[in-house]
Amino acid sequence: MAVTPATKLDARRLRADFPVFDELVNGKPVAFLDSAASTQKPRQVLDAMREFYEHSYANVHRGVYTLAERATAGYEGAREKVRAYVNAPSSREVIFTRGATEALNLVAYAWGLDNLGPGDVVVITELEHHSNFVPWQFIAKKTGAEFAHIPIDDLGELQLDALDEIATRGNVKVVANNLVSNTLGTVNPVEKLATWAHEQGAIMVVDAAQAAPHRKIDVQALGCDFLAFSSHKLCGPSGVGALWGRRELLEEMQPFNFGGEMIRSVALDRTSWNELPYKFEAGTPAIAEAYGFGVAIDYVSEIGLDAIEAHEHELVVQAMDALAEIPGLRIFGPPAERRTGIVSFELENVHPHDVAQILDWEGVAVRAGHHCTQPLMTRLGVAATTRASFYLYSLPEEVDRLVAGLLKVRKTFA
Ligand code: 7TS
Repeated sequence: MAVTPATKLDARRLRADFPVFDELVNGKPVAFLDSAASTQKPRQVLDAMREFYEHSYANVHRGVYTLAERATAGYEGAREKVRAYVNAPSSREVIFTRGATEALNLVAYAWGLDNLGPGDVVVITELEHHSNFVPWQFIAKKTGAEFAHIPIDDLGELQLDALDEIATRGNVKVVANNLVSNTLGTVNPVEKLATWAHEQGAIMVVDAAQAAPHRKIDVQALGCDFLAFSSHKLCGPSGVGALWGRRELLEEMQPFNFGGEMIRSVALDRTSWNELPYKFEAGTPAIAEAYGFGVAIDYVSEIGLDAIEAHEHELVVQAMDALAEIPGLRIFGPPAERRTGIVSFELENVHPHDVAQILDWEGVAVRAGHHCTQPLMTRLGVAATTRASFYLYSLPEEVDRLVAGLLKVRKTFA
């Protein structure tokens, strides 16, 4: 029987969907290699949002008039798209937030404040983004819980043999980990961690900000309890993201923000909360943005996450092979097989900001800095790295331009 090859995406064709690629920067078409920070937006999303504002806009859930009903249908339709995208059991478990950061803060505050205390242990990793590090560090301090980290090895992979020792420090109550590292691209063993967390009686919180746009996510298969991601890294608008949480946990938690929409009734002496998910959505939400998030989910789903993952893998292999040939260049992180389309590196004797500046003159956009992972920078023994990251619209010749640009940087600083 013939094996059907996985559908390949045609990045060149897809680029026609993105108006930004008509733009010249410093007289050159931009090689946008910073999609891990935020992705560019296709016309499908931009047009849908404009149309929504023009024909279906009003505040949600409040009105009985037609426009409010249309707006509510658009907003709640997007919630169902998020649910399906991560295979959550119920759309009541999907909360719209401002992004992954707010989603993770919501869990740390609303779950952590009431469930952590002295003798408990919060476990994060050495390669967390500050969004999944600092809220837990803060709440652990506030509640008297211990804050422990899973270290990484020299390839940037989690050392799971540290778990036994961590378990001796107290009652492990939370394990919070990213599925994909934003700095190294490492794909982390979240299923294993979730199993371990549950053996300890802990909850598993997954930061999927760098995973959800690039690979299939199934919260039930991962076995986690919470999962957070942002729209803007997935071809959608900024200002919106999602938190999925297990219903029993969300039901038990107190609200995070207070105000309109999240209440059932308010009196002078007491207030009761609305049902899920509204209990966690105080105030007017990012209505058109949530709608656009749903359209972005349709857009990437239609291309296919398997095709996106395969495309990024080809680019990261090409990039890592070519970068390895540049003298004085050191790549951080695991081999291409165990990472997504992200490469962080340093060039001997050149500060990453200088690297990024010279690359910009060549029309190559990369990120330089600590990438909101300062504990990881400390572990790697650097203050900053240069990072290139790819998405469905990235092209092999953009990798070539990166390499050519880096050779120029080397010459400039020789
Ligand atoms: N978690 C990870 C793993 C991330 O990469 C980011 C953003 C966040 C959380 C926060 O997401 P936000 O949408 O709430 O900001 N990462 C990056 C980055 O790598 N460069 O800029 C933003």
